[in-house]
Amino acid sequence: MKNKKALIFGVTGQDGAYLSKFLLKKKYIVYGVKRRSSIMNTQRVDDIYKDINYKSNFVLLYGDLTDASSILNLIKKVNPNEIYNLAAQSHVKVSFEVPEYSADVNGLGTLRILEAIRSLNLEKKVKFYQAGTSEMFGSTKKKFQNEKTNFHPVSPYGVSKCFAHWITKNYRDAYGMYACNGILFNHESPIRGETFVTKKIIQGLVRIKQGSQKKLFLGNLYSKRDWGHARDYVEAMWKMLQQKRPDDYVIGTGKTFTIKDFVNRAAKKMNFNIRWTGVGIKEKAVNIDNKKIIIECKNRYFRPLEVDYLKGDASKAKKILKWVPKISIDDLIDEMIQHELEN
Ligand code: NAP
Ligand code: G4F
Repeated sequence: MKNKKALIFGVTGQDGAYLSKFLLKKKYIVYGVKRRSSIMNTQRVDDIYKDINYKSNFVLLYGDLTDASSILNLIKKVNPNEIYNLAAQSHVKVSFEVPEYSADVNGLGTLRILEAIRSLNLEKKVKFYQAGTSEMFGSTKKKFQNEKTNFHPVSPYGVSKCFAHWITKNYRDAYGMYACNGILFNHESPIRGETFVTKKIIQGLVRIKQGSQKKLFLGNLYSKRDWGHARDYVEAMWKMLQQKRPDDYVIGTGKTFTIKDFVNRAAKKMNFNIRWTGVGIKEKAVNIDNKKIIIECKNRYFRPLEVDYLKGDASKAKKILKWVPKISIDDLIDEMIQHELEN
């Protein structure tokens, strides 16, 4: 049987790297789309090239979601069985600073891929995965969020992802495309971007422990997130594209923690003895052993609007995809600390 071909937009990101390895193990030929940058942006997938089992089945091509012709040419050239759209301006806080760009890449970028599939008459041949997000639930008051929960996005990022979600559903319904929306809750890993809060916390605490950083500056300590591991979540993406019918699925762990909980768990694992004092922007953590302040809050890390509470109900994925998260928050933190110490 011929190897299946997957085209991944956003291959150089956290999920792109995990998904590439997952698909290569399943004997896919993986075509990854990277965008031009002035310094190398392929660090997360460089090890694939070095692995002799994978390198001949892993191809990197230039493209950009803001450039419709590049998308069309890539799809025409590769003629993939599956397309995964993981590319995005994925930082919520940054989306308030570059709203138009975020909308262009995340919203219109998705439409450009769908339109390219349609113009090439591949709508009955190619399967499409769209990387949706729990950020679309925004200010929801529901205790658990699932596929039936209404979207109330509260950031340009969340709004742009709602457009991508609905346009994907629209192309599925209007043109009979096999197109799925994954609605994924936060998922992390050792290769998470350094400005996302879990990576920032682990990296900061390890550096403080080693003496190369004095303090860690954070924003809102009281928002709650449902954190899983990227390795588990890319499997769910693939499973969505292996079903008889295309559909939308929530992927999460069903557990939620505050940012402060995450800090406390990580600090304990690193043998920090900390005490919190103060309230609001004045809240800080003191290292009891040497009386030094190691964590403070800064206004610049707060958002104009916040998603206060996220907790995913993935029972549909459990039932239909037979997907369950395997990696706990404690194992995730352990792996992130270990990676930080080794690097
Ligand atoms: P990430 O690490 O920020 O990766 C984003 C990828 O998109 C990178 O490869 C980036 O390229 C690429 N990209 C950005 N702008 C592009 C453009 N104009 N054209 C082509 N590629 C572009 O994000 P992630 O955490 O892997 O997340 C993957 C996807 O899932 C994203 O769409 C994100 O919004 C969504 N999502 C993530 C989570 C999560 O918790 N991680 C949860 C729900 C949904 P560079 O490497 O060059 O920057
Ligand atoms: O780690 P974060 O930046 O992730 P956020 O905003 O939840 O978005 C991530 O998850 C989404 C899924 O729901 C994805 F769609 C999205 O692409 C991205 O991967 O922030 C988590 C929480 C927020 O409430 C934020 O206000 O942590 C709070 N926080 C507190 N201090 C901080 C900081 N966030 C960041 N990035 N940096 C801080 O210093």
